[in-house]
Amino acid sequence: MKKIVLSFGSNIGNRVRNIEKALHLLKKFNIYPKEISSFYLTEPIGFVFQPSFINAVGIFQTNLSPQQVLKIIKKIENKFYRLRFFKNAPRLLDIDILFYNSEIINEKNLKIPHPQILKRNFVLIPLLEVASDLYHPVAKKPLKELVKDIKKNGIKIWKKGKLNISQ
Ligand code: PH2
Ligand code: MG
Ligand code: MG
Repeated sequence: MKKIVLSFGSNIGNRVRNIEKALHLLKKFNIYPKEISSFYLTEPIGFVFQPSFINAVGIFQTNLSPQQVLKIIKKIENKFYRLRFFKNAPRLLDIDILFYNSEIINEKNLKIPHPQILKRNFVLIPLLEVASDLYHPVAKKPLKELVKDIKKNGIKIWKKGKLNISQ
């Protein structure tokens, strides 16, 4: 089994429920949740005139390849009728692949580790909850070291609690 890290964001509808539904669907497609961070309420970054997000990060296990994982994520996002009128537009559900083991993948449609991780505190803060010992294979540094001075503005816990999922 490979260890993968996924991030979740939703800012329309029942945002917590959207993410919980996605976790359930991932499991059905053989991407098994192991540990899920607290859910955070975060101010929108980029296009700011849109509702606040709920963001979370989870650790999963799977035997699927990175491209297979991507395909399933797209399928799940489409189930939520993700409407992309423009870049960073509001969405029912956004799932990003942050890490796939410690592999570096540089394909046209898929970059792993996700290139924006270190710029986004709405990803880093939940990530630290579930993967504090993670080593970043591109930056070649432990995550903890990379995020020492991370700013916590615009982020607060919405639903506290790291969720441990045992089979
Ligand atoms: N996702 C974006 C753009 N801006 N802002 C927050 N707070 N959370 C997100 O998940 C997010 C965002 C594009 O994927
Ligand atoms: Mg995405
Ligand atoms: Mg995203």
